[in-house]
Amino acid sequence: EAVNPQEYTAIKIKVTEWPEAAQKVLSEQSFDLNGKSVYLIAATLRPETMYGQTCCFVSPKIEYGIFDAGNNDYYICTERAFKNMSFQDLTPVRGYYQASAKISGSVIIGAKIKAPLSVYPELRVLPMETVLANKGTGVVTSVPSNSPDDYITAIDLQNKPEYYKIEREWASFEPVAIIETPTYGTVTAKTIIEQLKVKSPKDKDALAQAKELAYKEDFYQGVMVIGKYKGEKVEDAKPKVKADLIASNEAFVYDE
Ligand code: A2H
Repeated sequence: EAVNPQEYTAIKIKVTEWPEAAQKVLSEQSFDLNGKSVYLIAATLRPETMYGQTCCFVSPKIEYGIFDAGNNDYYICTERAFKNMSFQDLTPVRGYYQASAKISGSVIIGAKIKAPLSVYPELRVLPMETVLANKGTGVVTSVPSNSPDDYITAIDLQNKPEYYKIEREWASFEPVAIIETPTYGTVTAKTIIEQLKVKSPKDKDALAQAKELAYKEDFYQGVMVIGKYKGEKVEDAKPKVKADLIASNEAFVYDE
């Protein structure tokens, strides 16, 4: 665990259509989807990039919970994350974190989702093997234009859809231009991945370097080229986009 607290923006990504396998698993646990809004909760450090979401990643190896968040809202995340939320007054009952149902990431893959601010109205849940169970919520929203991890994972999914048991089209949404920087143009992550010749999501050292370069350039040199804060510096736009998402009940602050 990190010594310094990390503040995340938790993005509420609504599940709009469940795969048959998931429906079966939920009905076996007598979890009735009727009248409920179920959200994948993705922890991000880059709320200003949410216009460019192209899918939501879960780990096929993680067991997630579906937790009652009050007002007929249910959250999909790790138990660890919901427990933390319950002590941050983000849930109905402080310290209560019993799941209403449990579901493996592997059966959520292929679900249709609606991600706030994304230029794409309908996206899919896809697998990412490098998602860590002990960080954030265990759910990662994909922004391939600005996240080197997300970009290289999307390429891998497009190259091996059979292996991942997905449809290639689910992983084929184009990166969206969100931020322009002097060094990398409008698709920071793609440019850096190509310059550093990163070939695989398992290329740990090169990816760590790519992440560092992308984060610094976007934050200190970037200008928004999309959305309500188009033309503003990323430094200025970031807290504003975050505040807007929170005000519209599409996100909340989650600390760990
Ligand atoms: B970021 P930190 Cl555009 N396992 O969001 C692996 N990665 C995780 C995770 C987990 N359990 N939980 C969150 N993350 C990712 C956007 C983004 C992110 C962009 C660019 C860089 C970037 C879209 N994905 O992160 O270790 C999430 O991806 C660069 C590190 O707490 C989250 O922000 O510093 C970030 O890692 C949190 O990483």
